[in-house]
Amino acid sequence: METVQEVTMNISILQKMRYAYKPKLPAGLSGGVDDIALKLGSPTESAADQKELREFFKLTYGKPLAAFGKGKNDGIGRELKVGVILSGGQAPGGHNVIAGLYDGLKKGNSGSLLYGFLGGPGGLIENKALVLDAAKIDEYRNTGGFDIIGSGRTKIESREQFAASLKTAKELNLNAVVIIGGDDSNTNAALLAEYFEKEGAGIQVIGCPKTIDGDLKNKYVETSFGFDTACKTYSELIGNIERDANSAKKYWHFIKLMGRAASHIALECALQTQPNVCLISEEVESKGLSLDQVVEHICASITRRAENGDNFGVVLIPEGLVEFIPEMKKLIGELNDAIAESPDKFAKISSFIDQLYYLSRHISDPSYKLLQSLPPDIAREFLVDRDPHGNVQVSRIETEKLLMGMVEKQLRVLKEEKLYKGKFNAQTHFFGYEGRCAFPSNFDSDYCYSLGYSAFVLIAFGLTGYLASVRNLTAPAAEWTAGGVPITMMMNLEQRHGSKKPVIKKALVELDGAPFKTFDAERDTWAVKTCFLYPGAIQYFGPPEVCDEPTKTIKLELPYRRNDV
Ligand code: FBP
Repeated sequence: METVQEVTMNISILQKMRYAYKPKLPAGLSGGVDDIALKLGSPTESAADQKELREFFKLTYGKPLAAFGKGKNDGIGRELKVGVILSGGQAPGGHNVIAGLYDGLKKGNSGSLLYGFLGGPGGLIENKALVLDAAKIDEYRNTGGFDIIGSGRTKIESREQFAASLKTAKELNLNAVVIIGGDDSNTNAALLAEYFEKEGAGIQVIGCPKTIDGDLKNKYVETSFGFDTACKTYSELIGNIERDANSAKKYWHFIKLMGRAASHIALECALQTQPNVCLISEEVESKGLSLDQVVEHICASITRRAENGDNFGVVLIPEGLVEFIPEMKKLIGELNDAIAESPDKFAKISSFIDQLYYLSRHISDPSYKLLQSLPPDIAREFLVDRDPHGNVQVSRIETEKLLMGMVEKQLRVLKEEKLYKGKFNAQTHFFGYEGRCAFPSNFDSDYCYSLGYSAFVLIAFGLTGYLASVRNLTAPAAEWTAGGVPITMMMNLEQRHGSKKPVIKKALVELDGAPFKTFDAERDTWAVKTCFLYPGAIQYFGPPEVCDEPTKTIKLELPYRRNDV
């Protein structure tokens, strides 16, 4: 029987149990640090724009792929001082990247030190850091969240910010900085690595692939961490809603899912839960569908199900959808330009009516008409501040409400035309923040710990401008392979804020890829019949087939991606 103190203790039983979980490492990393051999491949090229990027990254371009294996090294156990940054949106497993990095450093040399920069890249610029010791790390092992040091979205871009980052790194006598972030943050890591080299600072920079969105992936990065746990968390909730819908048989649920531009999360959740409709932004764009056509697509499922007496169902909507509907994309682009032209002036316009009046003179007629046709609450959401990387904050646009309202209107028309006889009652949901700080699944716990440990090994071998990479992720963890990918290898040039900038290529859903094709083969059946799947909650303790399974996306993609390498 628990004591009163135990019942009210300030950590949950699960948290206490997760502290004791020992993340699995690839066999190549599980021995002593002197038993790790480094194998370097041939020089590499960037994904595109090789000539320009070679010019841009004069000192760090074209490094070879790095692979770790069992073997001997000349001793990588020197004393190191490393600073770590959590950058951007939270993703389950961030604490384990830090734990893996810390354990590697200490295993290499007990005198090594790990600093955590507070509140994201801003902590490096402003020299706000704390020393992470064993007690602190132990408090966060295998837990969700980024609260150990906090995160932030500051972008290191101005000359002053680069100089301030170097000043901090020198003041703390750092050998290396590790940036845990998504595509934008790792682009920043590459720029910082180049800058430190140019300044002859001898300070290395290593990145780690983070984001629930799953859009930081390519031949060498099989998945970003956090995608696994976030999708499993959302799928549990969607499955619960599906079961509720199938029990009460009275609601259509419109569920928006996070993921920014890419629809990987929506697609993975659809594969896990088999909803009636799942919109895929990349497909909507490739077919050039208008907002009305998207609404018709949803109505087709609702009317056909109503014919069978099923006036309930589930629709999944990726949060970036509006940016992929050509007319909406044009509207957003024009709004971005109009607001960016005089941001201070626009910020001072307090009333929505006056904002509309201002915009009527700065955007095209069709875009203005479209903006006006939106419900005022939704139209307002298109005008909120952009994030520091210039992105529209799609998580703040209530697409699920917009679509639900438009579907309701269209169904009224269909009813008048005697083409629909059903009843339509709907509920809206947005799942995003619910999944970003969940306790990491075993997959994310192991993957993140291995990434952090790999970051240490890359540093210990003296490499810079690399992203830690752990691959072969559909095999048991002992068979995973670890190493590093030169960040420049994943880059191309893209138009950003009016000029071409080097960036890591964002991975969107590929319409000829196995996950989409699998979904495409089934969705017409799901649209009419009730084929819901109820995945249930993430399991942390139990047989590996229940606890360690990776996402369907990675299982479907990997055999094809391997042939590509
Ligand atoms: P990252 O790209 O930084 O990993 O962030 C992912 C994300 O969760 C997106 O899915 C979402 O659009 C965005 O962050 C929300 O940002 P914020 O936390 O600033 O509201």
